[in-house]
Amino acid sequence: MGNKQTIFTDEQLDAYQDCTFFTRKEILRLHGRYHELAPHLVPMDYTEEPDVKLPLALIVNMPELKENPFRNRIVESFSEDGLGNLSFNDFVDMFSVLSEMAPRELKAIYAFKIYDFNVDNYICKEDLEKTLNKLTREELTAEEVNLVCEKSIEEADLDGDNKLSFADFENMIARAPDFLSTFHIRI
Ligand SMILES: [Ca+2]
Ligand SMILES: [Ca+2]
Repeated sequence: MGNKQTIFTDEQLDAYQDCTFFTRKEILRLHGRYHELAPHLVPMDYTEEPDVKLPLALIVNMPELKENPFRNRIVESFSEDGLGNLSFNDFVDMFSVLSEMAPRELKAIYAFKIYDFNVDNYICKEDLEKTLNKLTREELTAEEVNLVCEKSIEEADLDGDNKLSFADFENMIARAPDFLSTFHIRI
């Protein structure tokens, strides 16, 4: 037992435990997953905080994300460099928010960000149409999508400006929890 390789210091593991919904053991397991994505790039020793990032293409191919219609946008929104590359910290943050332990309000913040395709801090009808098409894997007709979007906005739009602010969005997901279902991922 005693000569096990050191991956993180005790302080690092404590910090991860404080800032995420993972235990120390889970952090070590996540490091293993991150390492196996690119063994030649990711060192086993993280005590010196190596400056390593893995590209989006590697991350979105993980079995946990591969089938998720929002995989690219999820990874991009946790990428600190904004290019879709994830450091180990970004990687941990992402799976922490996606974990079943993360509170609904936290998931809602990221869901709003991910569904706001044109990044104007509102979810307008076009954003919602794209979202719905992805959520339903293009199984609805354009007309059906149009109808559902109009109805969802109408019901959730508290201030009547015909687009969803974050407060409106929270109102919408309270009625239609399916909008958060793609943000539960067990790793
Ligand atoms: Ca928008
Ligand atoms: Ca509104």
